[in-house]
Amino acid sequence: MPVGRGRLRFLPLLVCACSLGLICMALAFAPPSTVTPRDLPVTSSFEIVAEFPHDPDAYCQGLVFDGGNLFEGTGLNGKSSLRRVDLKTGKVLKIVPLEKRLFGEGITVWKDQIIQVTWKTGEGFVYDKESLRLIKKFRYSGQGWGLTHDDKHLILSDGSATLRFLDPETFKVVKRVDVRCAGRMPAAVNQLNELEYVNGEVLANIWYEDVIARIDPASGRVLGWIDLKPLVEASGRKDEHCVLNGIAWDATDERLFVTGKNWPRLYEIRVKQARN
Ligand SMILES: [Ca+2]
Repeated sequence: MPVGRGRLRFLPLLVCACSLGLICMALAFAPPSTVTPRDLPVTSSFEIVAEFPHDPDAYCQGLVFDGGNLFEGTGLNGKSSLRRVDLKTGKVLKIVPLEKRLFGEGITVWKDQIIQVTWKTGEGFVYDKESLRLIKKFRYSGQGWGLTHDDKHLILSDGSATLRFLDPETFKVVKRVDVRCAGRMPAAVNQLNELEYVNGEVLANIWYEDVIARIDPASGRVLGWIDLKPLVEASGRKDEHCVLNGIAWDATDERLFVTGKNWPRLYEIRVKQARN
């Protein structure tokens, strides 16, 4: 082996080491990332447009409005179900109970099907949207909390700050998005619960919070908060454990519905102009 070549074979490693050192130094002395006012979430208030009865025995974990029908997924072992509900009267038109060992969670309408997930059992169900007949079961990893979809994927929350995007045919995870709120200390937004995809944004309940987060599904950035504290206070809920949960969007008439776990009422609300 020629002498020169023996020395030169370490040159690429030396260059890499020097480059890495320079990058580390640059990072160490770089100014902290700045957050522009545009990045900061805005806060919106709301007004009540209409008020409807809601079954106070329904521990709402999933809410969807589709084709003039309100669908609700309820939780708790022994009380979990999928329901079709008459919006105006709150009357349960059809109910499919889950086995007692299952704790029902989010639901979403995908084409002519309704998909429902469960909390810790990793079992999901696909129903026919019209008859609520069970078509098939599927499995997924981790917990299931809220469920919605964009035009390509199911979007699943699990109580963490991460939204998982699932292939609606195979239920495999195709991507993950971490939800963060910009500010002086950008923070992960944990406890993401019931979801609803509305005009390119994911609206999310946050467990034990009286706000709905407006999330950019591409970046995970919280665009804003909808402050529903006055609604929570006026809801007639039994206690503080009956948290705000349940968001449904009527895409035809552009109506937004919200309710809570065991709330006696369900509301159509209009979100007002956001403010900083
Ligand atoms: Ca929903």
